[in-house]
Amino acid sequence: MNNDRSATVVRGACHHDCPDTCVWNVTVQDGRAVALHGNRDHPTTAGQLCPKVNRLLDRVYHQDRLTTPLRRVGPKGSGSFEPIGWNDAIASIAERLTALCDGPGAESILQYSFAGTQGMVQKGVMADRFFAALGASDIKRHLCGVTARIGAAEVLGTPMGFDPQDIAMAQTILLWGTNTYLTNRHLWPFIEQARANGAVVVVIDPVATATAQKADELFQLKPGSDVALVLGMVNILIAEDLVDHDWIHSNTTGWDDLRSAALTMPVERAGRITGIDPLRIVWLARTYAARQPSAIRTLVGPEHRKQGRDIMAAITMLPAVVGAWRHSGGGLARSTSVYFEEALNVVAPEGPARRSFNMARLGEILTDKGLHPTIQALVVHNSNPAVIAPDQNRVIEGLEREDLFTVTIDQFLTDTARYSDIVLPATTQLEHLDLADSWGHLYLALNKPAIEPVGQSLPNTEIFRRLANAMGMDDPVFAATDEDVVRELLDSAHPLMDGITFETLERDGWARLNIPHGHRPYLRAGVEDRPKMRLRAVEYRPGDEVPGRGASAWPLQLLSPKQHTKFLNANYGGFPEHHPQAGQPVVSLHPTDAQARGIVAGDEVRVHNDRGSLTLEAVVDPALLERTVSIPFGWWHAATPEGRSVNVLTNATVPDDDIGSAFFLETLVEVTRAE
Ligand SMILES: Nc1nc2c(c(=O)[nH]1)N[C@H]1C(S)=C(S)[C@@H](COP(=O)(O)OP(=O)(O)OC[C@H]3O[C@@H](n4cnc5c(=O)[nH]c(N)nc54)[C@H](O)[C@@H]3O)O[C@H]1N2
Ligand SMILES: Nc1nc2c(c(=O)[nH]1)N[C@H]1C(S)=C(S)[C@@H](COP(=O)(O)OP(=O)(O)OC[C@H]3O[C@@H](n4cnc5c(=O)[nH]c(N)nc54)[C@H](O)[C@@H]3O)O[C@H]1N2
Ligand code: SF4
Ligand SMILES: [Mo]
Repeated sequence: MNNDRSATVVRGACHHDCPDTCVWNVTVQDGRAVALHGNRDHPTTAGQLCPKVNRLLDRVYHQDRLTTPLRRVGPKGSGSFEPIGWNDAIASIAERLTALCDGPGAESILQYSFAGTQGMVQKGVMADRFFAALGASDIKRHLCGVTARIGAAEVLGTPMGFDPQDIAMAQTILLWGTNTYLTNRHLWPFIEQARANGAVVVVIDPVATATAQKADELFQLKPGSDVALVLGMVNILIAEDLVDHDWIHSNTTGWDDLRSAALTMPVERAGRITGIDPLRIVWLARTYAARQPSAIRTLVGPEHRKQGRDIMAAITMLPAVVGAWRHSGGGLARSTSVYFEEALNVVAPEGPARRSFNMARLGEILTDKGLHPTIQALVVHNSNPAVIAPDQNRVIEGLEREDLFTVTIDQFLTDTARYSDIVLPATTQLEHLDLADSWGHLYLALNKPAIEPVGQSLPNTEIFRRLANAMGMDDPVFAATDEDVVRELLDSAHPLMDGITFETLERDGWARLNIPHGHRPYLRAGVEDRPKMRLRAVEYRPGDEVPGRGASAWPLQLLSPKQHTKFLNANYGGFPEHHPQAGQPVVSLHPTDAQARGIVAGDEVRVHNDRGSLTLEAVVDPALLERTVSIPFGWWHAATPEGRSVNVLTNATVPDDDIGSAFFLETLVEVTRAE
């Protein structure tokens, strides 16, 4: 019997906020998705998805999937809702937003959204048009990557790195503050390819991560001490004349300033600050300069710090010092977003000038009575701020406000949705059209809907179209279909897009931007159109909340990393089938810190600071440095007795200019045995 007779295969692309943007094949039978596999021909997916997305169909058809709009009937946070119809839901939201526009003004409305889907259409095209037309308060989507980007662009003139796939050509690979094996797993085979050709792989991270365990060398530096390591390396490069004078002369400015800063950082001093044996710093500098092509790979690890920009700038200067950009597979490989920004036709929505807030400050914004006007309505989509935003108690204090009208659009009743007045059911990537760019490689992909929407769920775009219509917005931009939006994005004369059209994407599923393998993006820096690279002095500065400074009552530094293979940010923390074996979040401590507090593995402990407290089971882990503790990110509130997760402890401070990520990692805590 041929079971496949009625089956069709539909190609799509993963929507998650993950650098890999995998391409998949969905098998559909009688209208139901019955199988999902990584596409074998897609150059980075190569037939493999990942442990979380292998189970995506369970998520699509999950019993907890939201299938109708809901209206709150119990206290905020209680999770008591009644189903309502779409017309009723849209009319009540439109009525409330209209009243706010007529009363305190449109800026009393705030949209909150991030990268729940990073598809270019569903991420926010219609929502951005809607809120711009309304004149609502705008959101700076800066939780991830913006600080790293600014740090790199300060040096390079653009945030552009080399194609990460070309790391296969490198001989020295520094994985600098990135947990590749977990967070960017489809890059790993290219690293292994380099290794097979003799490359040495070095991890620079305060934690002996899964990636560190796979690497040749781990430089387990003290958190936030990267600038001292970079300067120590440059100091050796100068002393041993391993500097590429020609490259520096032709392609950079500011070398004298960097040089002077490096001369203040002999390796002994760098060793004291970083906690790394000075002889190993010498080895690292020599290897980096001599075994070229040398590649630095980084994503966002070190950016979530007060000195984040400087750290990212310091790392970005290293390739110029040794002329690594001369070689294919040499230089810095970071987010590839900028290639797609250049290539595609991304049009900013039109509307009046309006105030804008950094999304990390949500707790402060919702509880600030001094704002003019104060925030009276919050519309959340593609995000779960009750879990992902720092200073969680303050966020919850805001979400609990009876006078705040909150709408959440999601696929599940998330911790944020529970505090909402109206909850709207969103489609998943299997149910809507999208165009997928990537921040980890150079392939663009078309995601075709494979099945009809589950229940009454709707794409984000359609929800904002209906809202716009209900509020009398008749601009033709709201009439555009999802396919119109994709075609508009592709409507670009940029040479990177030559030969790539909606039709070719439909036929092939994906396309590589027109960039040759082995591309050297700065080969002619300073000679032709690009400005010279700007080298400058950097100075190691300890963060505000570090031991020995600031609050001595909280002597331990808290890390809150992505750690579980079946989590993707906050997407799966509420699903027991995605939990690690322990079944709950734990706090890991170094043996010395545990012993000093009379804590043994398995004890129930309280992790606390002036922002909040969590009761967790202790794990004693020598992979951490002393005075560093770690709690995994992504768990939902139900996982702890307090009904909170790790961001209850984290620091929501952002740079003074409100641009860039929060200082999540500038967080001090104390751990005590629970009584
Ligand atoms: N302590 C700590 N905090 C962190 C981090 C950390 O490492 N530690 N990491 C930070 C980083 S790097 C990031 S990127 C942020 C992530 O923050 P977010 O982008 O907010 O998190 P996600 O969990 O990826 O996605 C949020 C929601 O989007 C929903 N969603 C998915 N697809 C769709 C869709 O098509 N439509 C709608 N309406 N909803 C959809 C999902 O169901 C999910 O509930 O968190 C930050 N917060
Ligand atoms: N499985 C899985 N994959 C994911 C995600 C997920 O939740 N789960 N999330 C996705 C998202 S949104 C993002 S942004 C990426 C993030 O991808 P990465 O940037 O690779 O991951 P992070 O865990 O944010 O940080 C990387 C490392 O930085 C280290 N670090 C912390 N402070 C410092 C420091 O001061 N110096 C140095 N050198 N290192 C430091 C941390 O210990 C951590 O191991 O991952 C994506 N991929
Ligand atoms: S989450 Fe990342 S690794 Fe997993 S399928 Fe999606 S893009 Fe690929
Ligand atoms: Mo992120």
